[in-house]
Formats: sequence, structure tokens, C-alpha cells
Amino acid sequence: MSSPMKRPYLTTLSLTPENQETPIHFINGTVDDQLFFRRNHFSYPPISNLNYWLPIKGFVLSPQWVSLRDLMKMPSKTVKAVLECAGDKRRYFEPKVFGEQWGKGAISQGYWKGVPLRVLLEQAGIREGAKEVVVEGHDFGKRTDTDSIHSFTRSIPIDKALHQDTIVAYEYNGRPLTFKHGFPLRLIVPQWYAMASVKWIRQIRVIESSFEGPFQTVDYVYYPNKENTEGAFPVTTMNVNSTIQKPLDMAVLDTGKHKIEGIAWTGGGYITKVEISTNNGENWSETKFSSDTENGYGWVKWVYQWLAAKKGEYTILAKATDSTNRVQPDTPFWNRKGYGYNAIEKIKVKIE
Ligand SMILES: Nc1nc2c(c(=O)[nH]1)N[C@H]1C(S)=C(S)[C@@H](COP(=O)(O)O)O[C@H]1N2
Ligand SMILES: [Mo]
Repeated sequence: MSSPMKRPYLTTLSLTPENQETPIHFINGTVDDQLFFRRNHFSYPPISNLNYWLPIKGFVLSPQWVSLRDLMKMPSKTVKAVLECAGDKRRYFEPKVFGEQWGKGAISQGYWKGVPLRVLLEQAGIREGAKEVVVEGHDFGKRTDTDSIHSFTRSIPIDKALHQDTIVAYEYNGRPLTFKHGFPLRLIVPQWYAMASVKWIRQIRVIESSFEGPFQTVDYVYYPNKENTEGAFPVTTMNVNSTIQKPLDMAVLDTGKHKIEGIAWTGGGYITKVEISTNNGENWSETKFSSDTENGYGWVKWVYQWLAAKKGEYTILAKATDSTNRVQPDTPFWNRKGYGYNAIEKIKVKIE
């Protein structure tokens, strides 16, 4: 009997903190823990499930301390969602930007089960005038820009916090969260880039102002301008995007039939169309979807049958469109910190 793969097969960008991406051609339906990319700002936190209580406090009528046991008895919900790091594909920006040089594999998809954040907030009773919900992680450390210690803490606007599919998750693909992906509790904010999905929740706090922590106001902000903060705006929902999984970039293939395959996803609506060009954009053809398009917040799998009759070098492009009529742009939206890359997907192959 062949045994299942025992080790994660991930490409390492850094080990402390651990930042690793998924070889994109390995991804199929859902991404299991062994293949799930890892993105951390700090070392893993010292944490155990013994005596784990979740505080829900701040601008509420009756602050709550919920034990894990009680939390698991509350109404729950399972949400299929793509998690994509805002820095996914960063290495393709020109000019280059600082930050982890992610390729195309800082993305995953799976089923998250948990308690809607709304249920917890309603239990605590949100006070009139509440503006944001701040979620703090158990991990902490020094940032490179200051000497002070920070925890990984992020906020979401109150309406997103009350959205029925924003959940405090304790299971992934039918099993308890693994430690590296946020055990015992993790926020899941579908449609937003994954920085919003805070791992190892330490506390949830309702505030009546705007949260100003460095992971909110320094990082995860689009700075379109190299030198100043002109035109800056926060990173929120995912852009419409696609990735070619097969063939591999720079593959050498025989003449004949080849399947071009990949995924497409969006943070707004659902994917309506993915087009392929095998001649660097001169002609485009529509691909077929091999999965549902309106599948919660998941990605779409698409496929295109290509007949490579002639030998030579080919530039293959993929371009996704979503139901809000957003299309992948020809040129990426360059920003200083390199977030949200979604220019038309491109690979090269050689037919011999
Ligand atoms: N507590 C905590 N939550 C976090 C982070 C972190 O460093 N600490 N990183 C965020 C970012 S930027 C991403 S892309 C995702 C990565 O989740 P993963 O490591 O499970 O893939 O978690 C988010 N939640
Ligand atoms: Mo991220």
C-alpha cells in the first residue's frame, strides 16, 4: 500500500517566521493542511487549548467570556472560501517591491466551520455607534519598523463583522484547525484578502473608532505613490484573478493536444468567464468550467483544449471576468508594498 504524503510539500520563503507557498500545480479541489500555504508575521505563539476562553468585550452591553466547549455548542455554519494572501504574486511587480517574494501559491481553498461572529456579537450586545470589530491574535513580536512589541491585530468594519458568513472557525475540512493555521480559533472573512482572517484569536473587541494598529495602517494599505502616501487606501476584498496550473511555466512539450488548466477567483460576486490566449493576446477563446461558478466563495476550475500544431515558443495568457464586470488588467496596479497583483496571467512554453 502506498502511504499518503507525510510531509508538507511547500516552497519556503522564510523559516522564522514561517512563510511557505504551495506549488500551484498540486492544488485541486480543496487544499489539505499539508499543502496549505503558511504566512506568519511572527514566530508561532505559545498556546494550548487548556483553559482557552474567548473574550468578547469593548463597546458592548455585556462582555462575554466564552469557553471553547460552549462555543462549540453554539449555532455553527460551514463556509467554503478561498484564502489568498494580499502579497500573492508579489514577485511579478515591476519595479520590484520589498516584502516576501510570493509566487502564485499563497492561496488556498477549503471548508471552514465555526460560529458566525454575528452570533457572538449579538450575545454580547453591540452598543449604538459601534464602528469596528478588532480581532487580536496570540502571536506577537517586534516589527522591523519599530522597537515596540506588537501582536497581530486587525479590524473589520461592523457590517462585515455582522455578515452571516464571517465566522470564528474551529474546523477546516471537517477536522479541528491545525496549530499552524490558527488552532483553536481563527476568524474567516470570506472575499477579503487573508490578512483579515486572524489566526489564534486571543480576544474580540468592539470599538467606536477606527483601529490604528500597524497591521491596519502601515501594512495592508495600497500606496500607489513611491515617495508619499497620496492616494493610499486600505487592502480589503480580493481582486478578480486567475492562475494557470498546467502546463507549468517554461514547460517543454510535444506537438499535439494539451490541456491548459487553472483556477479563477474573485472577492466580488462570482467568476463568469475565463479566456485563454495561446498567442500572447492576439486571439482569445473561452475556457470551460469544470466546477460550479457560484460555489460559495470558492474558486472556479477551468480547462481549455489546446492543439499545439507547430513547433516554437508560445506565450499563454489567462484572463478572468467576474459578475461585477471586473476583468484582470493588462498591467498590474503597482503599489509600494506590492498588494493585490492581478494582471493577466502569463506563462511561456516551448513546443518541440
Ligand atoms: N495571528 C495571525 N493571524 C494571521 C497572520 C499572522 O501573522 N498572525 N497572517 C495573516 C496573513 S497576512 C495571511 S495571508 C493568512 C495566512 O494564513 P495561513 O498561514 O493559514 O495560510 O493569515 C492571516 N492571519
Ligand atoms: Mo497575507
